[in-house]
Amino acid sequence: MKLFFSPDQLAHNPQKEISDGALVDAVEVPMRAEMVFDALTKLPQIDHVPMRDLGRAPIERVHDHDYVSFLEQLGELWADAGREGEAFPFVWPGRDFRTDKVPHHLDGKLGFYSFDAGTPLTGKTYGAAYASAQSALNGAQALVQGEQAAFALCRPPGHHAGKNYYGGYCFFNNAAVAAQYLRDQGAARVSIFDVDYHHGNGTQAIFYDRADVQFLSVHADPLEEYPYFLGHADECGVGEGEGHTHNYPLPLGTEAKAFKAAIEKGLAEIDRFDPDYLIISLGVDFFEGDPISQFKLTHADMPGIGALLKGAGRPTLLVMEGGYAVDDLGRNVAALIDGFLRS
Ligand code: OKP
Ligand code: ZN
Repeated sequence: MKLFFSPDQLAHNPQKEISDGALVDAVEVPMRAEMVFDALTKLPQIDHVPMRDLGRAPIERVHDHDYVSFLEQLGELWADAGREGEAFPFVWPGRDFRTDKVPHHLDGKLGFYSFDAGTPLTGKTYGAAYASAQSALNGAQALVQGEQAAFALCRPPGHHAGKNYYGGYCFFNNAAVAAQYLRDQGAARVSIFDVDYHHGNGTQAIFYDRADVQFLSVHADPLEEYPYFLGHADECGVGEGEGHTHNYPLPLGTEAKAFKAAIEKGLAEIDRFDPDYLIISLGVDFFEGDPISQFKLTHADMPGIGALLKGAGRPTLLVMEGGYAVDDLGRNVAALIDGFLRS
């Protein structure tokens, strides 16, 4: 299995994030990718291959040009404002506000292009997020070239990012960019199965009105867990997209049995949709030791999850999303991939 990862992805190195009312140590850190890289490259079937720069155009097939440019310029804007450290928004266009004018002021722009205050943004974020999206694109290209499976070690993650907003540690929606690339390369239908503890609100929103990209997600019930405002079972798509979104919210404390049963429901829908390609947005924050999550899957459960996903029987791109138990992250991802490869 080809593994795609660029060291440029490590440049986004936030020190602090806002969480639980305090400025605390950031959890979405470069070390995450290093741990996964080290563990995966120890598997004999894994082949880390060089990447090509497929450019900014495939990113802008999903994300608005002005949003991409905002991220690119943020470092300069922040420094010009005489500020230091990570940038955080604090005011958003909530209900009754206008969103047809982009504010000139930096704080207005930060709120315009984001949905939470929990995502540290720095002058080095753009380059790292760009490289992360390139990993996903190269993985998608490998599938087009005939590979049956590929692993894109994306970091920063992507599934919370929408076409013109960041949040949840995500800037470019790597899985969405890969799906759109596959469509543009001639695939008729692509499925994205989001198997991360958190709902993939950005991915869902990007494809909500489309019949060509199916979106499915297993995650903690949004009434109890971030991102709180999307991911309920009654969200099924709209217009042409009706019937092409499937959400499986699960209670806090969910263990492997119920988690796998929800994945099986998703797999049955994927079969019905009959995609040319499957993209798995994979976050192992469903692990019992995850510091920000409350599911109870164990390390021993990981290979079974990988085997289950392999059972979809489609050319599959695995795109890394969350997972914050840094010391266990590498071995958890490797165990899951080992289960995938062995079955
Ligand atoms: C990103 B991904 C907890 C703060 C949680 C947001 C979590 C984003 C998860 N006090 N902040 O889906 O793994
Ligand atoms: Zn997550």
